[in-house]
Amino acid sequence: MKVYQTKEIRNIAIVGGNRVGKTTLAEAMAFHGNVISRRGSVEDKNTISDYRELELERQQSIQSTVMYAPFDGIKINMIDCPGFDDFIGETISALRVADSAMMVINAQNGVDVGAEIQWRWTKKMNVPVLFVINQLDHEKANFEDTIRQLKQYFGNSVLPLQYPVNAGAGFDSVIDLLQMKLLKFPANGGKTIVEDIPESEKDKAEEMYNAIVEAAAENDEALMDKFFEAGTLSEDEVARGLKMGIANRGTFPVFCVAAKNDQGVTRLMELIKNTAPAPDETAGVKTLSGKVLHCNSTEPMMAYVFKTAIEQHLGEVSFMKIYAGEVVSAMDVQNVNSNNKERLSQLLCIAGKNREQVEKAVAGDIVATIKLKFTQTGHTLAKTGDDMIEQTVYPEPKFRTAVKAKNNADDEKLGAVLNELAKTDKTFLVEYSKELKQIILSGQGEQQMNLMKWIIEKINKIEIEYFPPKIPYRETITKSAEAMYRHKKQSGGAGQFGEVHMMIEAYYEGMPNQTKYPIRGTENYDLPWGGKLIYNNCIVGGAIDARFMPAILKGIMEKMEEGPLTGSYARDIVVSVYDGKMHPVDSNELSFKLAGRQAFREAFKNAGPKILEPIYDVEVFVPSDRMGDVMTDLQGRRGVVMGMDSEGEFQTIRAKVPLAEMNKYSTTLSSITSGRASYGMKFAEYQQVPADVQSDIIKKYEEENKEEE
Ligand SMILES: Nc1nc2c(ncn2[C@@H]2O[C@H](COP(=O)(O)OP(=O)(O)OP(=O)(O)O)[C@@H](O)[C@H]2O)c(=O)[nH]1
Ligand SMILES: [Mg+2]
Repeated sequence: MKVYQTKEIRNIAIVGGNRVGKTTLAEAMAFHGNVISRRGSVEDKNTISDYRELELERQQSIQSTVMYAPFDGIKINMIDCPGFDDFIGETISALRVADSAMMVINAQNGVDVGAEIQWRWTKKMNVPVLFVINQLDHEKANFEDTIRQLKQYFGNSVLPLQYPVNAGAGFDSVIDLLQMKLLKFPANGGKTIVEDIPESEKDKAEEMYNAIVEAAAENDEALMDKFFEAGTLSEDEVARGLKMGIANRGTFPVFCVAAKNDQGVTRLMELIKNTAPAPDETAGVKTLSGKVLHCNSTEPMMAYVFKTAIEQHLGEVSFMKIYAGEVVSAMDVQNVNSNNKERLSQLLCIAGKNREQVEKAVAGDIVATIKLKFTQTGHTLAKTGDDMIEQTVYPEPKFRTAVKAKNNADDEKLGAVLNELAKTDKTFLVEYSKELKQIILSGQGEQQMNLMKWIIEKINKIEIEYFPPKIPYRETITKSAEAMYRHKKQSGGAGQFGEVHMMIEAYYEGMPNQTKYPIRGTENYDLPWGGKLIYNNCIVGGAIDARFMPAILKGIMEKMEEGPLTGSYARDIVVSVYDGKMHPVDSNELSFKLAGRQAFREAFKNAGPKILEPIYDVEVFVPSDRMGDVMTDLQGRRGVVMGMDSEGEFQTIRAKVPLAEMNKYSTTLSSITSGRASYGMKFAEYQQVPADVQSDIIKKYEEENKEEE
């Protein structure tokens, strides 16, 4: 393969909702790039993009596939992303290195929730967007309505550069506004026929062309002046203005295809060549030192690893985008994040299951390498220096499950496998919770967890089981109480003696630092599990030596780590030790620790103890017509709706919902909205649980503990 220069590269993330035809379109583009000699289909399970066993089984993309298609002197690098919301992490990784996103819209359904969600990511990550309206051959295809929706959702900068004249069954022709010609696309790969625009379409085409000229002029002052003077722009000027507008998200062009029949695909590739930004024409990427890299091939080499995958026969493959300089095979580089040397033993251009070895690639290009030892997704590889490229930020997890190996003997192996998987999917988090004594997996949804299960069972051969994770409850008190405890033991040898009197009160933020007893010393602790412990020394007349105070605190902490109600962490408590007794010989630290622990336990029980539960801020993004159902469901989950915003035909509902009620929310939400909604959640605070819920939790805890005894 020739070495493509920066200007000859287009990096495109193919995004969009579920089953709109992304993989089918990528297949057709790869075919025209001669990467494959025959076009496969999703139904026939022979596309180069959906080749993983599970993808074949489900006829759905699950991971992103990096591909390329040489075309008319340029190399189009494509990343075919899964449409399903659970795999949004793959899309985000792709958007991070794409110089534009090609958002595929199904002409039959218009803008779907997937498009909406992904649009928001393109906006957040400042990635230009090209819209491709696909499935124009579908009998229910409606181009006008799709354009209306695109404008409604994404604004008036949506700009058709083509429109179909016979959308629906038998579709084969578009008016191409940049060429001002009618293009006829014979189904299944026939050569495009170029004709004059028929009389009946002339006015419409003229009007739409003028809109393009105006949009082109708007993106550049010089062009604007020229436009005002002359009333129009030359073809080159239109192209230049358009390209600028697209690169800075001022214009969002719309193209037309029917990917399954290979109609309009080569023209689309031409338009990508002519209008999509090259790697050095976008805003660039920031490094930690504040430098912005614009894909300059003469600077010292720097590359960003955006994806790590385990591929058959290759093992771990690292995909990187070169942001500066060039890479050659067998080059030694530095992994700046892990501070290790790595050798790029082989460079590969990968198109799904097709792989081609290359000797060299320059800034802007995407290549893969294998057998890196210390490199993970998000790392920077550089020739020199210690500057690194900013890491991609992924969304907060919104789905959690506990996991265990069916066979205890596999526990250790499972831990290692989970950690490896977490390296390949940055939205998949693995944590062993000491508190809950469970391995907790969290991520974007149930489908993602099913994928992990599939990999672990089929590839790693470990049978596993998912089960509902415990809720990290907290315990606290609601009123003050006092207690004393005398620890005394005299069974031969040295005795033990310690007596502690304490008062405990509920802590709240901004409370005055005083109690019934004069405070002689105070310690303020931020507990590792959240909340506070204030420890006051109110001892008068040396009733307890200062040297025993830390031991008493230790006893209190031990009990706080295993709250008296349900064994959960206790928090937000002020403890004032105000009296006690010592024995001249038998008092020691252990005695005071035990006395402190028991006194605290007693006091806690009498201080109106309450269970606190984690509350999450939940944001549901839902079409307006399904809002009522979603609200009712949230209320059934003890949720409190905090507000709503509307965006186009979607509403964002903001609510506070207890984590305990969010189990399998994604599945319910999907079923009550027919998959048209999405949501996110983030820990907000701890709140007291209602009395009936509290007694249920305590009862359950006591039953479980009885079983264990
Ligand atoms: N009629 C028609 N069907 C199409 C067209 N493009 C794709 N399809 C069909 O739509 C379905 C989904 O196609 P895919 O290419 O898998 O869609 P996708 O967007 O990659 O799907 P996910 O990655 O799973 O989100 C398949 O059955 C395709 O054959 C088209 O232009 N016309
Ligand atoms: Mg797909």
